[in-house]
Amino acid sequence: MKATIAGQMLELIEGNIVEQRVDAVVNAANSRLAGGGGVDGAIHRSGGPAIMEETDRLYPEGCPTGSAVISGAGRLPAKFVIHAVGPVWSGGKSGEPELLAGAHRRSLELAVEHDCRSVAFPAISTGVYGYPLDLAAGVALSTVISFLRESGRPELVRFVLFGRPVYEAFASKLAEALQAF
Ligand code: AR6
Repeated sequence: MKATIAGQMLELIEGNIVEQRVDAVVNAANSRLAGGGGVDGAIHRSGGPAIMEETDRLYPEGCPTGSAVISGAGRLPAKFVIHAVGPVWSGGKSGEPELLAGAHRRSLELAVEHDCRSVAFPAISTGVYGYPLDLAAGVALSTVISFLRESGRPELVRFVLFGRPVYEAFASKLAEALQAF
């Protein structure tokens, strides 16, 4: 599914983030930048040890929840990995939507600061961190749409969704968001 937002492309695909030929791929990291399973495991396995060597050196304190930091992409086809830290879901009253929005917004700011024309996001927080899929899709898409409208960059934001149910949740939220505008 594709949509044009303020002249830029917003795309949803079902697929694997490590295969994306984009300027930056976003990782669903933890605040210690310690690696783990899911997207994080896949990115470090495919990209090789250079990525963690760099994050250990540049960000020894890690990254706060709701924000993001950037590194090179090792052997991945991308130029950069943006390590975004989404919140752990704990019922929705602990600032989860603001933190999830912040992780997306900071990722996009870093992409633009590094002249990235294309960025691929996974469904941050919807795996191990347990954020309900429909709610996370709504926050992720509305944050990206607002950013594209405000800054007119990057040229392409692609959500790479792992499995049909995740894709369907994002597709129905995007259809709703487009109707609302
Ligand atoms: N490409 C795209 N999406 C994927 C891939 C992949 N290769 N693999 C999994 N997903 P998760 P979180 C989907 O758990 O919830 C890690 O241990 C997955 O199906 O990767 O933010 C970190 O170190 C789900 O829809 O991230 C943190 O400790 C989505 O990506 C913690 O997990 C996010 O699932 C972060 O948890």
